[in-house]
Amino acid sequence: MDLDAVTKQSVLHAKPDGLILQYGTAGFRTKAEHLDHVMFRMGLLAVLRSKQTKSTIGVMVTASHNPEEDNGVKLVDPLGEMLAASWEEHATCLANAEEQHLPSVLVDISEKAAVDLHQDAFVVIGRDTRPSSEKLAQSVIDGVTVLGGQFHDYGLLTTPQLHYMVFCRNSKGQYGKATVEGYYQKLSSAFVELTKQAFCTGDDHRTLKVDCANGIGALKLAEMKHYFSQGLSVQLFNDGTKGKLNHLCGADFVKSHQKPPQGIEMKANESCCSFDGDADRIVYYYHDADGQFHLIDGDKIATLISSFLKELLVEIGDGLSLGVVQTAYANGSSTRYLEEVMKVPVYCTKTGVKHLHHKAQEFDIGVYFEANGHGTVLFSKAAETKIKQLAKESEDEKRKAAKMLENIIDLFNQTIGDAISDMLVIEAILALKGLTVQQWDALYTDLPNRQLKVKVADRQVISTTDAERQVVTPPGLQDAINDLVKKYRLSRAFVRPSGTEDIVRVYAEADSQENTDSLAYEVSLAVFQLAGGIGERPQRGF
Ligand code: 16G
Ligand code: MG
Repeated sequence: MDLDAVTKQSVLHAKPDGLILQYGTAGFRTKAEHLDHVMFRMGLLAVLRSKQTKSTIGVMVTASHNPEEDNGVKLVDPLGEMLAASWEEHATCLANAEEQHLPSVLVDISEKAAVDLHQDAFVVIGRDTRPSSEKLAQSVIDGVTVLGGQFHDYGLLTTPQLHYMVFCRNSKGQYGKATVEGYYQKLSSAFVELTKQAFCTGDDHRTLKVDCANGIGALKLAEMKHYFSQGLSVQLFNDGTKGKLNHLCGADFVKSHQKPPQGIEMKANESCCSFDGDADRIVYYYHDADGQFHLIDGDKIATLISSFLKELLVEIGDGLSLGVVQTAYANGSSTRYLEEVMKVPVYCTKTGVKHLHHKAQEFDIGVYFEANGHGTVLFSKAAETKIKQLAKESEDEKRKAAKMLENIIDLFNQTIGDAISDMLVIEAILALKGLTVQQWDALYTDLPNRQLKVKVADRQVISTTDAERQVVTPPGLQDAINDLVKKYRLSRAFVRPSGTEDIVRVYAEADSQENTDSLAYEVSLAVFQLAGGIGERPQRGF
């Protein structure tokens, strides 16, 4: 390591004094103007991680659904997964080191992680459409090059596309070709193959309106839609030509406000969906004939997908295990439906993709979705091998099911939730099952639910257990929540410190919206009183 060169370059990417940031669930995320030094240093760190793993590492510059003024950065590990937890700590140390300590922190990380500094390093970089992203990506490149790393800058990519590139490169092309074209071809041909059966039986051509949050999803979907246009035509809205990124649109807006985005024309019963700013989340929705808005969130997406997979698994009859992974935010009705009607085992993990992802890896086929629309399906190597074998060998009906599963394996981005890939899977299943979006929605009825935020002096005073469903500290808070929940029917509530904002999140559900809102308010008040609330007290009515 040429530490003198690092010191010299680092001056050009100086850290503002006293600024402390943390590598959280979504990497580093804050106002773009505070991130130049973080980007440079994540370039350095990616080189070390690449040397240590002897693999290509990814760096994605994005702040997902955050406002346009924000930005962020995440590292992508060799199999296209989120960065390992021990390296999140290294990332935090490196980002927060004062200028004069930077060389010693680099040496320290290299020693702790037993990095072989003689190894070559290769880093791939992607970025979203934020005005600040291009310059910040250049700072990453500066960090990579000063440590002698090689790199490929993919320029504009969705987050899942960058994860895909990393996995393709490290699997030596077995997972797919590490180009945007390769991504389009892999997914589109799996979609076309999977839906052949539905469309040759004369099903109408499918159309879908997509709100792209004025983000990167619009550019990529516009390029990709020609590849699958025989089966599905997508009409893009909020494509970034006019509106601001994530402003009054996008999956996060639709899910949290439970209303349609601006900038999309919805007719009664038309199927619509929204991506978030970096296209790793998707939610569906429609207006019924009475003008009422219906949201189809990640829970219902998981239900549609897992019921389809279960049918295929019964058909091939090979005893492959199927599990669904959710978080505490999953609507109680979805969990009940999955367990009691579909008889699928359901597991709950902490919020954050990496937790769901790891749990899903325990099954032959693991379906994971957060209610916010982030999710995918993972197939174990053994399941994939078995399915491919059956697709070649077995008798007719079995073979048909195995072939469909084979296409589904290719269609799901196995590295991370991917709005484009999920959209194609959903459209394929709806076409094959002949389901309308209303019929899908009618699988079960969501319990009314409400999310609120409470400001406290230090949100870390709240610690949780049982996948964030129970509070451990401060003392008394869980008892208070239990007493409040008892007042209502079909009720549930939990609180947790946010990993991305300086607030405490409150979730409540109950038998009616009115009761839900009361419960959410009362729990917020308990948090305010017992966990050091600051500013205005929570108010009844929102
Ligand atoms: C991040 C997570 C997302 C989670 C959200 C929770 C990743 C890639 N993203 O966006 O999964 O739902 O944080 O935010 O892990 P919160 O902690 O502020 O509620
Ligand atoms: Mg996102």
